[in-house]
Amino acid sequence: MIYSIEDFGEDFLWGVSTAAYQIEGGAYNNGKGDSIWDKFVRVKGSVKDGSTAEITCNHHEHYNSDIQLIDQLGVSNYRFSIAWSRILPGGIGRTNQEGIDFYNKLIDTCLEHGIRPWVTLYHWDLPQALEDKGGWTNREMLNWFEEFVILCAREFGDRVKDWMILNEPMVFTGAGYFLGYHAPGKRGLNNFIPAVHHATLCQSLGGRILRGELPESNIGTTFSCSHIEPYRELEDDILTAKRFDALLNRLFIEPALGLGYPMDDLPMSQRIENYIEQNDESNMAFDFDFIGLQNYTREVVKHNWLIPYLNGQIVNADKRNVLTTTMNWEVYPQSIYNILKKFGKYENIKKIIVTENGAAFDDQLVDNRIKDNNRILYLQSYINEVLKAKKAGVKVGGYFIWSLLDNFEWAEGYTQRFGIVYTDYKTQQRIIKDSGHWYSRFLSSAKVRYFAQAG
Ligand code: GCO
Repeated sequence: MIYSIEDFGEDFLWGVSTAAYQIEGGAYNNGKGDSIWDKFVRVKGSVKDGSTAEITCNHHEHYNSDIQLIDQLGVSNYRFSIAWSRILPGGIGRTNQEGIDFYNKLIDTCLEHGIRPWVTLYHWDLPQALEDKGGWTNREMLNWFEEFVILCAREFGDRVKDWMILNEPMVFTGAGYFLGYHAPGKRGLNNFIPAVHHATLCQSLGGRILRGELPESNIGTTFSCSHIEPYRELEDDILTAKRFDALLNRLFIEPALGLGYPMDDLPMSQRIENYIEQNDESNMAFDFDFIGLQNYTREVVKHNWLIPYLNGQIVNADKRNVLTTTMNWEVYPQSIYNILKKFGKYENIKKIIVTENGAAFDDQLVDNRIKDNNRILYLQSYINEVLKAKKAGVKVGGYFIWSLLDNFEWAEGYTQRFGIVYTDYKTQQRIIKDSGHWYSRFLSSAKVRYFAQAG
């Protein structure tokens, strides 16, 4: 099967994504304050290879050539995030002009190259000073977040039109405040539940603030989502799949759409009621201009009554004899189609943009070249599913690859390479992988050959 970029229509947006903490480095430079990730990575055992993101891709210094690289690839949309503690080192109060200047330069450089900047306000790097006061578990977050959003709107809103409020609230609350394997490393329902509610409120609050400050802007927020399937066609597994779907795919989008939390299908979320105050129900909703979906794989789940709250577990891909990436995520292109169809059914979603999709593979640098054919096949097959969803009537308007560069993959450190550009961490050299060349050719409207099976 063959498709070309024209099949997506002229107004379809193509981009690449990154996040501040994963690429910037300069963790202690130019007046930046500590974020929860700066602190978390110093705790022994928290990152697989014992690494930190103190330097990572040193994008903080190389932003200029990195933007040039995006231009060279022919990519016209760039999604990145703002490190809160770079512009407000203590989270609130004193601003750091050097940090603000950095983002001004980054935005200006994008615009000079004709690249549209897409800004994520919060991609997980909460200022540590705020975590010291409870972070997302503290309702004060609403005031802190308001201050941060207003500052971003006023400093950058004259040039940035496209905004995303949060990156994957399910992941930063789940991994950071429930399971503890991401910063700030907190665990348990007593941390998770208030964090969920405050993130939900900040998600819509951020939208309202931007709409007030910048009425012309295009406002979205992003969600991680995976198609979920029962392991066996047994009632217990089917019900487990329903619970996981409510937790992983519905918990944050439904309150934003005015539907409230999916408490019926996710009994553990009923505890949120303890934190709901007057007017919260209506304040959770916001009329977003677009919804950013981030999909990589599907999850297969089975019933397990030993697992607290969820009574179920994910059956890891390596137990299922399927094709995987080095993250041990199944390569399953149809997942993105199913997810787009699923979100496409919500009435109030005006537009969907795939704000992340991509794959980590074991890239080998040989003679200054990375032949990552597996990543090309992965991208081609997922993009084909996006096209199928679009043809089936889903209002999907864009697709961003995760990621521009190999970077610091959170608790996985540098063990995972997601880039379409290779990062040599020793020399900071960037080498465009074959997948980067492929994307570039695709964007320059060459016909691409589609292979049904990635691998
Ligand atoms: C996320 C984040 C990215 C990750 C990417 C690969 O989705 O977790 O947005 O920061 O690096 O998804 O895991």
